[in-house]
Amino acid sequence: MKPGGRLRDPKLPVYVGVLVLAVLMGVGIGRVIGPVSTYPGDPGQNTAGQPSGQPQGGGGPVVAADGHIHGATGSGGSTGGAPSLGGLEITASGYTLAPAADEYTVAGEPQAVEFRILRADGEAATQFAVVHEKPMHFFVVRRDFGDYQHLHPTMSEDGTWRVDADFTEPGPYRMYADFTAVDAAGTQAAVTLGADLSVSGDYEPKPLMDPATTSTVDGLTATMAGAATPAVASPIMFTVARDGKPVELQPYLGAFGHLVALRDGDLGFAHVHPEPQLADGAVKFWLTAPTPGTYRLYLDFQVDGKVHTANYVIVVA
Ligand SMILES: [Cu+2]
Repeated sequence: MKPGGRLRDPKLPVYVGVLVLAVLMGVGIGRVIGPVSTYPGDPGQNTAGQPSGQPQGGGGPVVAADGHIHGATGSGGSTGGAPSLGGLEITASGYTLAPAADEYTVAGEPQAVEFRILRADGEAATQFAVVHEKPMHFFVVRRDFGDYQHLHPTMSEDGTWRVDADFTEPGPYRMYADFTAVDAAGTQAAVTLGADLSVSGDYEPKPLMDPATTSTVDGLTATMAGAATPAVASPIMFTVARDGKPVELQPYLGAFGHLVALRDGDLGFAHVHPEPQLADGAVKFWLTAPTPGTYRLYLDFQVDGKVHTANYVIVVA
């Protein structure tokens, strides 16, 4: 399965008026729900997506059963309070993102990106929980949102993660490692770490596209609906149609959709998963924005065995 798509020059912007990225309060923020397996050594991983909460094949991992969010580095307690976004720090919760390189060139072909996740003692972490069928979710985003890649690296025994990224345009980028590490005592820490990288060459930043409620990709139109207020758990739904007719969403990596929200200005990151079941054919997320502002949304979804990425801009006010 090809990982969630990459985007350039999005054609159709999206708007949601008072929509606010909200987090479902008290639901699994920064935690993994249910039993998980560690990686490597887990034979249960495969690319056959199943809805969240369904056991994976071969007695493998069971993924989070509820919609939940990655990237919130704040407390996952039930005390309320909007969480902060993740990915703004290179070190958090005792783990450090250590990229092998932070400068790349436009090479005309995919290039290996390597990194390690260091523990507090400086050694590379090697035990990770499988969350949504992958032990590591990795993203590279150009700072003007002109490029977005959602990738799934593989780890060698020494804890080095490696994945091919295709840098076709120069500019400043942000990388995100979204993972749940497991320490020697078995304690899990869900963390999103971020670091800068650059692709050398002449950079022409693109203006942020206008807000809108639809995004068309590969002939599929993904329509967003929802409204929210700050710091309130608020539903956001997506439906997908081709030529005006609804199409059936398929599970991809254990969920009917994967939503990444990035705050314009600092690229604060949240990775949100939906409710396990579709609601009248729509995939339903619960979101919170910690602050007003403009957010870029990327929705990975699967139709007819192929993964597509819709993208939106919302203004949270
Ligand atoms: Cu992923």
